[in-house]
Amino acid sequence: MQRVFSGIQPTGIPHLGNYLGAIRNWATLQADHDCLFCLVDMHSLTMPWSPQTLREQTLGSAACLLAAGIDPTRLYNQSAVSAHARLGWIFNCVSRLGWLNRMTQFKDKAGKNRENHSAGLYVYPNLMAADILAFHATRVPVGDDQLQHLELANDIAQKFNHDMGVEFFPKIEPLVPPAAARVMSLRDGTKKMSKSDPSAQSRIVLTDTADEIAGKIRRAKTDSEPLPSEMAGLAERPEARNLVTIYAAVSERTPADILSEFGGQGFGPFKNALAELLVQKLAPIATETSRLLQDETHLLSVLRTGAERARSVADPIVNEAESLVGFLR
Ligand code: AQP
Repeated sequence: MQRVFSGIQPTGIPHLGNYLGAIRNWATLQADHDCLFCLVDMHSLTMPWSPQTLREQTLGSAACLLAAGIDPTRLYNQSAVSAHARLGWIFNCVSRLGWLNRMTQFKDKAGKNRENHSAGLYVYPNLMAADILAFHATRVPVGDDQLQHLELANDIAQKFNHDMGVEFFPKIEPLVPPAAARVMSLRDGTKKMSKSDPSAQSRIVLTDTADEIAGKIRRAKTDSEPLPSEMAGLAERPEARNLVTIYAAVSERTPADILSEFGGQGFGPFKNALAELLVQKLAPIATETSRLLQDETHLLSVLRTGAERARSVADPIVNEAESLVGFLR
């Protein structure tokens, strides 16, 4: 059985992009893969954070994932499993500055004021490589925004194997969902939907109420033209394309099929139908999330059990990696 590793940062409540680009596929994959689902709280320190908010968001994210159908025995938080940090350090020493310099996510997140960002943000992809390879996972379901990081993880694995003279780490294959690999912001169709976007209107989160979902879709940026009947008509219209892609992904239909139904109409009826569809799919997750959040003790015990299982897989692998690099035990 292939081993799958997936992570999500508890930097906020998971949004529709996380759901369509990642979480929904995780729930499907766990039926026939050996899965580990990780709340990557160590990655959350790479941008400014508050300890209290991190605690709340880690619990909130855990509740959302369980509500979205993730198997509780496979869920844990990264900092509870020291293998991530141990292998992450080795990879900091294997990875090359030239490789990290090419990472577009660092450039996007650091913006112009690079000097003021944490070293952690810069080496984030090394820790991400360790997250996966500490388990010898070979399949990683991600949105297409993470493909560059996975290529880097393979470069690190290859260099480690080459330098140590042994085929120790396996090759990683990304699993990118065919639809909605990248959901864009509702306020700007050229930016990806993100937890850290300062505008709450830019994203639908998995705890939004029906009214909040409808309001955000109603206010979503569009243009003044009616929807086209063919896909080619969306080429220069990022906001319209985003809404059609979301509709298609949520309803599990093709964008062309959606345009055959709504092409020629204004955005009013389309947005109403999209809001209704989203409420129907997401409201049960929101209800279950708030139920789970009422029992913090239970959530903590789920994470502890998941961490124990994760340790039992990763510790022997990371012990061997440490021995290969020459650490004494
Ligand atoms: N907009 C998106 N469309 C499709 N997939 C997405 N993912 C994230 N945003 C989108 C996928 O969700 C998984 C978990 O992502 P993450 O939380 O670890 O990191 P991120 O990609 O940095 O997500 P955010 O929302 O933008 O978080 P912040 O703002 O904290 O950086 C990944 O598989 C990712 O591909």
